[in-house]
Amino acid sequence: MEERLHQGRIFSLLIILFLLAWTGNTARAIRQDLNPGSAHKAPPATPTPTPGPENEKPIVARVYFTSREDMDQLAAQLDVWEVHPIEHYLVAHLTPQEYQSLQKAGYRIEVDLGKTSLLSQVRLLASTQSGGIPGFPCYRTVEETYQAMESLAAQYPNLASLIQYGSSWDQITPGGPDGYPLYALRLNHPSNSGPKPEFFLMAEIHAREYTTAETALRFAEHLLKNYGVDPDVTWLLDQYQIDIGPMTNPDGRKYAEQGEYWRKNTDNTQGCSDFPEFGTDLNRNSTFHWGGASNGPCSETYQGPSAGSEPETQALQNYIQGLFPNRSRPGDEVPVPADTSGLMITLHSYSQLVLWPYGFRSSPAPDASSLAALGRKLAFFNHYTPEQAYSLYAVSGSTDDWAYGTLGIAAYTIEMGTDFFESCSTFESTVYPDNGEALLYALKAARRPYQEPGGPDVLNLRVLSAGEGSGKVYKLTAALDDTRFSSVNGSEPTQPITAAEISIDAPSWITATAAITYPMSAIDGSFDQNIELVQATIDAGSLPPGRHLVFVRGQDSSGAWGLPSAIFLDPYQIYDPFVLYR
Ligand code: 0X9
Ligand code: ZN
Repeated sequence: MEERLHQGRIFSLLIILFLLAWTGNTARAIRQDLNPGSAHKAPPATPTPTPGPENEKPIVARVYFTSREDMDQLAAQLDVWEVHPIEHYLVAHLTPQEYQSLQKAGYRIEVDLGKTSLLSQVRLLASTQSGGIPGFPCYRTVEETYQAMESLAAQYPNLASLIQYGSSWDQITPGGPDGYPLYALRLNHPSNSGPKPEFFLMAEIHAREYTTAETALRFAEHLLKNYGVDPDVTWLLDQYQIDIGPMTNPDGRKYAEQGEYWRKNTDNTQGCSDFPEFGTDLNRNSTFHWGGASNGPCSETYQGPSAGSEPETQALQNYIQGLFPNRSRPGDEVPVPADTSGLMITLHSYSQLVLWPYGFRSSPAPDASSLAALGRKLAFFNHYTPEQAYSLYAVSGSTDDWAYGTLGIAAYTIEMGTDFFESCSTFESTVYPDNGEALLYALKAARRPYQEPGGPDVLNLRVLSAGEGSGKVYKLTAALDDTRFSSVNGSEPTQPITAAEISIDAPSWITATAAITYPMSAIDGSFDQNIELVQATIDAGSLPPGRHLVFVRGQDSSGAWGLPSAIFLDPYQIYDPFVLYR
């Protein structure tokens, strides 16, 4: 009898292990599934035990939809984690009530046992862990992030300052947790006082998206550590203003750090006070086309009682409004002027996507083709799928739609990685490096995000010593490459390179310092290819003493000048722009 029980237990264990392995595989298939035309097939239908009405705990499950409209309606109400359009299901976190009403409505639902088991996993601080989220030492907590931001401002007083742009819901609401100030770091060298292109990077508006805040903070650290070391980082900090808000929803993040899959803020006065279901989804609460998401205050996509009702939304919108030139247009169909400056990115997770507005409707934004060009460029770096936000599912009241729709800002969402609580090993090996390089490109693109990403990238810069002239003579070579776009979901036209030029000590558009440009020549004798090697000889005899930066940029046959890259004019320098680790 005991023997049979024992065998029975081993058998059940084997089934559970099999199911866990199977659900693990589905996570890796997300990216393929999101790519229309992908040959990926669903794993063979495996019968999964379905909880009965007695189930009282939340689950994560596949919910099969019948049409795009059906999918949009589900996404407006449910906590959707993944969308698999080809296989017609989404993966959602369901409360017992949601599960029951979907079942009643006739939906096919398959429980994801692996993901469901993670919901209640208790995570402890490893004895070796001295900081970070329990079980995830690579992700700094709210307090550690704020501490790091303060230290950066103290360590780099000429380059960084800490800005409080608002207060969290808990901070302004009596009773309950203390809440937090809302902080951003501003990076900006005072050397050039003219109006500067703005780059705004924000993260963690959804509390549980661990990778996002750490990425934003590390990006700030990377820039500060490399001022004067990395040529591009140096001039970008001189010429641009960079604002970074790594924790835009700190109250919610505190719950997420305790292992809750917390998404919203912690406002519990809108008709839902049940833990862990209260709160307003801050990515449904912005004031542009607000009102298409859930009005159930316990729903994970609760849009709030009114547009911009939440203090985090108000503070963020006011802050962003103060950073960028206002390019408001009547209605939703008027494009912004092509030379509009400024770029913002809101980091989310997960699903490996680069998204651009609009998300609230299917028809493309008036600037869709330029938004797509930069989106495909960013996707070249992080290897994600580029698409209009609506392609994922319809979303109203999102930050990026508001920023683009109201102010004309080129605004992107990057859905990072493959999990909310991404393992530290995946974060370190892939998620951070891939996205860090995309962010370096995005930062550079902030001056003319609607124009310059179409032009060629400047890569592989080399300075050689070419002997003595009136002073030192240097030979500079580089590769101009017009082809670096993701061609998933369409493609970006590429053209032959037609010209290249250098300027010394300032990018060519800085007329205040009278940047003089000099033409470069094609090494093979003619400008006629989409990837062209170029060169110039520089006699440093005429330059003032000291260290010099040389800027290179190229033009393609569409007339587009691309983004410049710079290199220090010292002998035997080698520089590969957009590489995060050197
Ligand atoms: O649903 C969301 O808010 C985003 N996905 S997440 O898993 N991070 O919650 C997607 C938003 C897509 N739409 C826009 N960016 N407009
Ligand atoms: Zn999110």
